[in-house]
Amino acid sequence: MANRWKNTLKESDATPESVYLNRRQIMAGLAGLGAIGGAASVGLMSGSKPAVASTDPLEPNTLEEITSYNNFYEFGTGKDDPARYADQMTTSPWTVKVDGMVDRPGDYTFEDIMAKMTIEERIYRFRCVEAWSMVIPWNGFELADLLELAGVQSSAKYIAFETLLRPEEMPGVNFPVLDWPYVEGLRMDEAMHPLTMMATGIYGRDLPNQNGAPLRLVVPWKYGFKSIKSIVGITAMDQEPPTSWNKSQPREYGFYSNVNPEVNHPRWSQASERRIGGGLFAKRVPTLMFNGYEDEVAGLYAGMDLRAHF
Ligand SMILES: Nc1nc2c(c(=O)[nH]1)N[C@H]1C(S)=C(S)[C@@H](COP(=O)(O)O)O[C@H]1N2
Ligand SMILES: [Mo]
Repeated sequence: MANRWKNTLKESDATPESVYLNRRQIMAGLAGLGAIGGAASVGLMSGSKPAVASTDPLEPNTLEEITSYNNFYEFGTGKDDPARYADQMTTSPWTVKVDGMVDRPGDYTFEDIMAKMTIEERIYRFRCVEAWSMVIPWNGFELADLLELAGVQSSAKYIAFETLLRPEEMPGVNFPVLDWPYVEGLRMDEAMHPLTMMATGIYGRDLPNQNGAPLRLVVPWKYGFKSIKSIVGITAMDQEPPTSWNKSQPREYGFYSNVNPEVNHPRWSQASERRIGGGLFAKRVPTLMFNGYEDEVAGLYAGMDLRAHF
């Protein structure tokens, strides 16, 4: 099922940032702008509309920006804490415990997973609930492929995720900012959606620790906190799993957390966002419904009141 949506574009091992950007510029120049940049890089199905509007050429942020301005509260709440402290996290060996409503539960090593998955390159918008954003060139695979590998059962309705909790390597978890470990969840149709990926790299390099090494979720139409980092547990279940920010502030953070410029956070507007980068020239841009992926995902929420299910 997931195979129908497979991207044709593949990234070989390591692509230096400059080469990568040049190639994108060449592609855009040859083929006439955003449409092709979008079709090739966002990697959506042929025959469907690219996810990128031509007014938004999705110029990726630099590796420096993506790896120096982070949220990873296990290492502290400052934006530069993850870059400073996440190197303390041991990411090898790494196993992901897959359990619950699956035919093949078990401890999957990172190497097992990588050997079975097809790594693709996807350039996605990334929108934090705090109203900043970036554009990130991820490498990774579709979550649906991993769930199929584990034999997810048709009666399962949700997927729960859990981050590593290792206090001796994570200075931030000594503070009760959240109820550790960090946990997140998706409804099954969200988890199986072809845009939903497990990222294992950025710019063709291994995922940096501060971005959630060795593998993290990326759900581009939802606020960034749904994209849980450094995953060690995946559970298929028939009930909606608890999620960290919802447990902490239920009035402010719902289970769905779809990017929606019309539903404000109780303490700030979600109508626009500050695009990180450009220093003094950092710009404020309008926030797009479902973060610009409305054509692909709005159908998942047909008939749902998005204010009630925020
Ligand atoms: N385990 C864990 N995952 C997490 C977070 C966190 O604090 N801990 N922060 C979330 C938030 S709020 C955002 S915006 C993104 C940030 O991802 P980035 O640093 O790769 O941009 O990670 C999300 N995943
Ligand atoms: Mo965030």
